[in-house]
Amino acid sequence: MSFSAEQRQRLAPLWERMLAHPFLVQTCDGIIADETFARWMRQDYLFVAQGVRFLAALLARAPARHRDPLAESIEALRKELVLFEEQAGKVGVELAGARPAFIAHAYMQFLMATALGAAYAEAYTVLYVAECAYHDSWRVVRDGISPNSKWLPFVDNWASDAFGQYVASLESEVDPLAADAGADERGGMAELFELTTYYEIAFWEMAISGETWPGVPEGA
Ligand code: MP5
Repeated sequence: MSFSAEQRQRLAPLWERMLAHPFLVQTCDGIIADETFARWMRQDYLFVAQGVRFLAALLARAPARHRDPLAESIEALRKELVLFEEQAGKVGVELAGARPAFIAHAYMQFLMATALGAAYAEAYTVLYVAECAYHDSWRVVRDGISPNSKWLPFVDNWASDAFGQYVASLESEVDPLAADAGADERGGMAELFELTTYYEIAFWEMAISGETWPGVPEGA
């Protein structure tokens, strides 16, 4: 069994938990509060901006065959930032000046720590899992959302077939990386697969709960 299939099987209950998160269910059902969705927008805008730096750090260490694909991923993220800006303008959400909440901050630090400090195959695993998580999560939303939802441009961005192909291309690289890795590194990849999934769940949870920093009420 491939590494990715093995991890998906091992972590199936956790992955299902992510896909059943109230943020996704409420968005799908059209009952998510505007402020909750806006909170996710502001935090994810910061996350995607950090994603550019994460990919750049990964690119600097990438084998030659990964350089063009990673450069294209950076370009895609830059377009995604424009999507956030355009949609925020349409729905009256202010993105400028947003500060990272605790979970977003931790996840962004985790991205950079793995890109700069972990083995390349481990950092690539984080990229694969984060992209795969978003594709699967937003596909769940797409399967039931009203075509009139104002959040549709976000749903379509990650649920699209084109994004699915991107995730498949990452998968087709992460599996050979795992096959070539020694036991320790492969263990590290499995651990980071799990940790990234936890971060994904925590990110949805942050948007729903509204928690900014533990022990500090918003605005304090
Ligand atoms: C992604 C994201 C997908 N935007 N936010 C989180 C919390 N996880 C994953 O990454 P990308 O780079 O926007 O496709």
